[in-house]
Amino acid sequence: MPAKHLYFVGTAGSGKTTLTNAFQLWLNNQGYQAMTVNLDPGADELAYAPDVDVRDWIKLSEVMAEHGLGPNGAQIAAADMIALNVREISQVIAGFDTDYVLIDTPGQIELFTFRQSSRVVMDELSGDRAMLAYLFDPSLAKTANGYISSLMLAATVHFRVPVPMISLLTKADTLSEGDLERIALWSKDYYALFSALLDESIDAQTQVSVEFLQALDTVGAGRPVIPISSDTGDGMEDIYSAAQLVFEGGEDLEK
Ligand SMILES: Nc1nc2c(ncn2[C@@H]2O[C@H](COP(=O)(O)OP(=O)(O)OP(=O)(O)O)[C@@H](O)[C@H]2O)c(=O)[nH]1
Ligand SMILES: [Mg+2]
Repeated sequence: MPAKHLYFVGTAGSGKTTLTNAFQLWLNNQGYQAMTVNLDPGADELAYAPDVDVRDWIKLSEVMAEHGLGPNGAQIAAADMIALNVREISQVIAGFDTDYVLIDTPGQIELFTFRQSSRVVMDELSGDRAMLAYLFDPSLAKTANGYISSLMLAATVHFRVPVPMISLLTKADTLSEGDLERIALWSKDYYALFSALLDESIDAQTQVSVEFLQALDTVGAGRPVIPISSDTGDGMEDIYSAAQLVFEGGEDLEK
């Protein structure tokens, strides 16, 4: 069976790198084979050693020095350079015998979402075996306004990258029971979210948010948001179940 490719995508600091590592450990502990890929040429110190590291081909610091670019310009140049090297990277990944390929994407979400090069990279690396895991950062998703902003961002990413997507609420260990219950309710019930938004404030900004919310509801962008914690391991099994549902219609992998 071809490997399943899971891309972790989210705003800077949302927990992509930590989750890539934690989910690999969880899968391995369950007896599944999983490998990790770092797609961030600007990653400094990673807390774990990825099996395949794009920095072996392209390093942000070197692109900056060689081309006299600042960090943002260098990120764009590096993204294009990765696309030029993607066939070779793909061959290295294909050399691994694995069930899951877990892909950690750059901190700058707009690079992954808006650059054509990332489509080229995804197509070459994953073909039709790609799936996104969009990470909701609790520091944003805790308020109704922030939750709606996260939904809009997730919908934008999904609009640009039309492959199956699941939504994860990271760092659930930092949230109270009340926060978790409220967010779970919002993810299922737009009226509850609407009413929480009105409780927070009624101003022009709220009007805009409500209109966006209704549009999101209309296009069906809402989906359950799975709370997870890389620190405690909570929710890892739910990520697995959701991914298996997308890839295999819910069939468990043969251990
Ligand atoms: N409490 C808690 N902290 C977490 C968890 N996951 C990540 N963090 C912390 O959140 C911070 C950011 O985590 P990263 O994994 O580096 O996030 P990232 O999305 O890869 O960040 P960039 O690549 O810089 O965009 C770090 O300080 C992590 O230790 C979690 O499940 N619980
Ligand atoms: Mg990271």
